[in-house]
This record gives sequence, structure tokens and C-alpha cells, in this order.
Amino acid sequence: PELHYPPRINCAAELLDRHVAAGDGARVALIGEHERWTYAQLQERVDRIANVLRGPMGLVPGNRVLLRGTNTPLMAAAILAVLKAGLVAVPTMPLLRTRELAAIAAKARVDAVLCAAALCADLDAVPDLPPVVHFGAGPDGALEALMAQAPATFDACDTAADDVCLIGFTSGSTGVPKGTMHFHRDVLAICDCFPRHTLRTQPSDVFVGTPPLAFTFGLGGLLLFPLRVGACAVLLEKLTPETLLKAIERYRATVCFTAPTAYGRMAALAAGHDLSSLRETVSAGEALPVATRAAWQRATGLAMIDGIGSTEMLHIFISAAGADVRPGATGKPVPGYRACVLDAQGTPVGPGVIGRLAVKGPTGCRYLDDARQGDYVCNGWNLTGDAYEMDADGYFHYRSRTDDMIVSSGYNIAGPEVEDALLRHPAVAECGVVGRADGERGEIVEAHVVLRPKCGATPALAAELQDFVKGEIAPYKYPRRVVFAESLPRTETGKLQRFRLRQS
Ligand code: 3UK
Repeated sequence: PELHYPPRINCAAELLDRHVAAGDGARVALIGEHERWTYAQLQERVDRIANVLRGPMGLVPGNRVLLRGTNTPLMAAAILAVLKAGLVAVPTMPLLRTRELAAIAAKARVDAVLCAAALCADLDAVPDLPPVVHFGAGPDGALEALMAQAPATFDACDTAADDVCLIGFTSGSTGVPKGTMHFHRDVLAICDCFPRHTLRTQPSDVFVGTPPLAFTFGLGGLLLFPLRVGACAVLLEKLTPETLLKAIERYRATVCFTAPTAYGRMAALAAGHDLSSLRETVSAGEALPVATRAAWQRATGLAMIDGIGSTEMLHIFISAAGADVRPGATGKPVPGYRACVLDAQGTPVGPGVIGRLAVKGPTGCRYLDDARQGDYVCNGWNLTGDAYEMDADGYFHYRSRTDDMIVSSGYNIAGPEVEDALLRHPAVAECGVVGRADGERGEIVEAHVVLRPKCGATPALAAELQDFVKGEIAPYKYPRRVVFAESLPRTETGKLQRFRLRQS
């Protein structure tokens, strides 16, 4: 299906004002630790903040606003206000520190900063930053004080569908974070693809999950998607697997967004929790191991939706739900997107051949830094940096990041496949598999393993795990080295930091 939007459209007005105008202002939009806002109440907050931005803060359309805060209704309102006022949102991850924030502020050339009071210390040390307006300290918050003085209504800025409204920064697990620009129509397009066709969002849905709103996975899943259909989002700070389970129970959540590792941990803790309200659970950020999918299904009866997305593409573009789920595969292109697998020369390969994933659709990569653009976009196709294989039925199977393929004695070995095998062993809670330089074989397969409680980290167990892998997949892929660890290094977005395992 082709998506058509009018040439002038404001995504925040579409997501928010439409519901109030249609008489749905009394529906609950956002729930936080301390508040529950209807669509009408959210609209009023958004309008007051928009008036503050365009009034006392002196901003004009096109100006860029750095946002920093954990997942709260006020943070969500601030993001929407920036969009509604015709400004550009530059959301930043709560765990970023001074050095990273300085890099982002400089690259995005931000004109203003809105920051949760509890997180402003890291910004104080950033050089050449515009004045920081604090929020989230109750009536003492600078933003709250300005909001109280500002008019309660704001007419959405008359923006073009292809005006930039969002700059998303990649998590930058290896290098400097890269800024990706997205238009008003992109924000609407992601709402009209994956959630409409795969998740099938309903107005009665209650969304909950862990990804930060500053991560486009979280921005879509915990704010844009629910608002698009008039549903409700629960925004909670510092969720752990245990507190997320409690939140699902307490708010009778129907849709959950989080990363594969969190589902693995939640599956182990699910007994004793009433998760019967859940309708769909979405996993993204990294590959979903077959064992994790199975454990979650045993614990909840739910077939998980796996989906691959990226900051560059804004959200999920390959996925599957319900009867279309095929364990081990990510799925098929989400309606609106096309995908293929290319060889090193850029020629499409047929089923059963591993190559570089290429995708095309209503959204796509636009780096702030023009010099980077060719790294991701080639002949109109977006190259995500992932090695994928398509099967005869058109399902896409994730293999590894293109540059993470382990080459051992001439064999190409994908770390996630070995991880997938190890996770089927009852003693393994989490694992990460990387290549370790080796004089004889080039690289050897090295497994970092976190054991389940009460499993002893013994040489005998290491040998047992090696034999186990040889029985599950081609024996040459078995980990010649097994390292037991207490935990594995992960990014704020739930991704395993393989480069840190290789350095350890
Ligand atoms: C990897 C996956 C296998 C893959 C994201 C959903 O993760 C997101 O964005 P990032 O920019 O990273 C993108 C890269 O992460 N990846 C993501 N999902 C999967 N690999 N299976 C998956 N299901 O390497 C991809 O290129 O941090 C995810 C929605 C929005 C997002 N920004």
C-alpha cells in the first residue's frame, strides 16, 4: 500500500488534536508513576509547552531542541510540543554523559534545551550549550512555571509534510553517534505501517515497555503508535524485568515493547504474575533467539512479534505476527516496505544465500552528515549493515551484523547462531559469542556465558556446553573457548556490546 499525506501536515496535530476534535478528549492517553492524563489534558500540556517554546524561549520554526529525560508523561508532552510548534526534536538517551551530549549538541547545532531536573548535572558541563530549561521538579520546575503563565491553546504550526521534525541519534556502540533526520510524514508513516498491519493496534490497547522515548523503538512503541489510534501508553522510569511484569499486571497492559534479553529474564520470573491482559508482545533491538521465543510462549501462551528496525529507518520494517510467525526468522517486509539480500557487488541473491540486507519504503536514512549518507544508502536502497538470508517462502532470517561474521579456518560463522544453540541448554541464562584472534585459525569462536542460578561454572560444564552445541548445529561452529561471566555488557537499547567482549 502506498501512503499519501497532504503536502502540508503537522504530525503532532494528527496524533493528538484529531482525537480531541473527534470528541475523544476524555479518553486516557498517558499514565505515569504519578499521573493519568486524558487526551484533552495531554493536549493542554502540549499546547502550553509549545507556547513557551515559541513565546518566552523565542524559538522559530526549524529551530532544534535537545530533549533529555526518562520516560514520563511530561517528557512525552515536551517532545510532542516541539513537533507541534514546528521545531525539530533532538531526543537524547538518559544514560548519555557529558562527552556524548556535547557531541550531539554540537552536531545537531541545537538552539534550546529541555532537560529533566534529575538529569541536568551532565549537561551543566557541556560547553557552548544554549540555556537549559529544567522540567519535572513539580511547581519548582522552570518549564512548569513558564507553562503556568502561557496560554492553554496553541494552533499547530503549518509545517510541510517533508519538513524535518526529528533528529534521532544512533546509539553509537562503536563510533560517534550519527544523527538521522526524519520528516513529519515519516512519523506518520511508521504509525501506518508496522502497528497498523502487523501489531494491529486498537483504541482499547494499553502499551507498556522499556525502551527510552529517545530511542526511536520507544518513541514509536510507547508514544506515537498508541496516540495514532487513540490508545493509552504507560510511561514508567527505570523498569526492570520484575517491575515490568508488575506494571503489566497493574495496568492490565495489552501490548509490551522490550528487547529479547528482557523477555528471557521475564519468562523466568513470569510464574505468579497475571499476564492474561497481554495481547501482543514486541521484541526488537537485536535478534530474538528461538529459545527465548519458546520460553516466553511457554510462560504466557503468546507468540512474540519479532521486528527489525533501525534509527535510520525510524522503526520496524521486517516482522511477523500470529500465524505468520516462523521461529528463527524475523519475518517478511512490513506492508509498505520492500527488502532483498545483496551480494558484495550489490546484486540481489536468491533464497538460501547470506548477503547484505537492503530495504526501501516510506521512510529511509538521511544522515545529518552528508559524508556518511553513502555508507547506508545505495541506489535508493538502505543498507542496514546486517547479514541476512531469505528462504524460499520469502521469510528473512537474521545471521549477524555484516562486520561481526566470525571467520574461522575459512568458515563463516555467525555468532548469533551459536548463541541461539547455547541458549537451548538449561544451564545458560544469557550468552554472547564473538571471534577471538587465533594464530592458527584466524579467529576462534569464543562464548561468554551467564549461567542460571545454582549452575556451577566448572570446566566440566564448559565441555558439556561445547558438546551440546556440536549436537545442535554444524560441529565446526562450536565455541572452542567458553568464558563464564556474571553479566554481559549491553547498551541502553539492549544490544550486546560485542566489541567489549572481544576486548575483554
Ligand atoms: C539490529 C535487530 C536482529 C540490527 C530499532 C526497532 O534497534 C533499533 O535501532 P538501532 O539504530 O539499531 C539497528 C540495528 O539493530 N536489530 C534491531 N532489531 C533487530 N537485529 N533482529 C531484530 N529484530 O543490526 C539493526 O540494523 O539502535 C529497532 C525499532 C526502532 C529502532 N531504532
